[in-house]
Amino acid sequence: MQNIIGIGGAGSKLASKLSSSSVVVNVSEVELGKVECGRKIQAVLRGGAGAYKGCRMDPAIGYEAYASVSRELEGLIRGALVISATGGGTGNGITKGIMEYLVKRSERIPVEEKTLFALVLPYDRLESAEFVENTSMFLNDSVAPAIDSGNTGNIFMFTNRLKFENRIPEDHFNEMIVTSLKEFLSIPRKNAELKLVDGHVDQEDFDLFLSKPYFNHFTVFNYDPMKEFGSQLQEHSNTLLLPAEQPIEALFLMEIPVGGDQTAFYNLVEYFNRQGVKPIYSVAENPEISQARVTVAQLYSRKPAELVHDFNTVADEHAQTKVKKTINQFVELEHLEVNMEDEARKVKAQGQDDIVAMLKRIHKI
Ligand SMILES: Nc1nc2c(ncn2[C@@H]2O[C@H](COP(=O)(O)OP(=O)(O)OP(=O)(O)O)[C@@H](O)[C@H]2O)c(=O)[nH]1
Ligand SMILES: [Mg+2]
Repeated sequence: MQNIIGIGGAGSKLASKLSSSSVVVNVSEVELGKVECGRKIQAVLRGGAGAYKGCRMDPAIGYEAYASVSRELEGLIRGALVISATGGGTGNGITKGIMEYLVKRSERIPVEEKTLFALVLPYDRLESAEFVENTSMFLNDSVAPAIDSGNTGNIFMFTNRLKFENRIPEDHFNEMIVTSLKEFLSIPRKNAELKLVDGHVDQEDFDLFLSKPYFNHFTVFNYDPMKEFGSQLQEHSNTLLLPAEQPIEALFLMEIPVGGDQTAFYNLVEYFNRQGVKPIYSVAENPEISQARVTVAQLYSRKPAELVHDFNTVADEHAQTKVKKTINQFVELEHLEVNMEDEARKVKAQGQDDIVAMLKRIHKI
């Protein structure tokens, strides 16, 4: 991978953790000043540099700022990994500009020039309505056409769900995302360094896999050859990413202890074959481990409608909660005193017929 490009607040923090030579892009001079990286690019708006401290969660402002950096970014994104959050204004708006540029490219983009994306999605249950609405729009208007165009590489869909559910400090959570990405991206290096005992995934195979325009769900876990692989894969799904759908393609690296069972990988090949997928794989001896370990990546595609469904539902709920809050603020409901004895007397006075009719209606008699 040639460049790591972080856009907006979250994107910049993650990119600089992933590589000290990363490029970070932001409208906010203050946020640019806080990160250590290889290069900083400030996107500006019509008002000029310094006029905006950020995009105030408004993707339209980020999108406008894209114009000021489009030339530079269009060169840098070739063969790069772009990292941004979808909830705010800067990451969302500038990444939208990049994706539109890719969709418009009519020539076939070579494998080594494909752009990968790592997107950080808000946790819909607890994050603000603006973040969720911006994300929903972004998935619909930018991600879906980008995937359809076939002009992107893999897209990693990270989610802040675990961060909020487990109350993980932000910096620690970012470390978790970066560690897991590094582990996945180290597959070709491990192939070059470790003793291969079966299969072969070299840098070219890996790059080809990354260049495909699908969502990538990868995970790493200790593999028990005595247990069914499918249930282990499910149990050890990467909770930092959205769950995988039915795979279209798969890749795995199985690391085994020195002298360990070299044939356990056939279980994985058979599992994926049952899913209609022929995986590419390699098996390598790792002298530092005492139990088999697998790094598995599945590529899947999702219809745009399915992808945004959750977000739209939640966005609606957010809107309703907002309305309720407004009503509560301005309308005071009278407290009603209900005397149950009086109510019961009223029902009795209405007579038996009503009760029979009601029971009939609900098919009790
Ligand atoms: N995992 C993670 N999420 C973050 C971090 N910072 C912000 N977020 C999330 O990212 C979304 C907001 O995106 P930001 O990157 O802060 O926004 P931005 O792209 O800089 O846009 P503006 O601030 O509106 O200009 C929300 O869902 C936040 O919860 C971070 O360091 N780590
Ligand atoms: Mg910001």
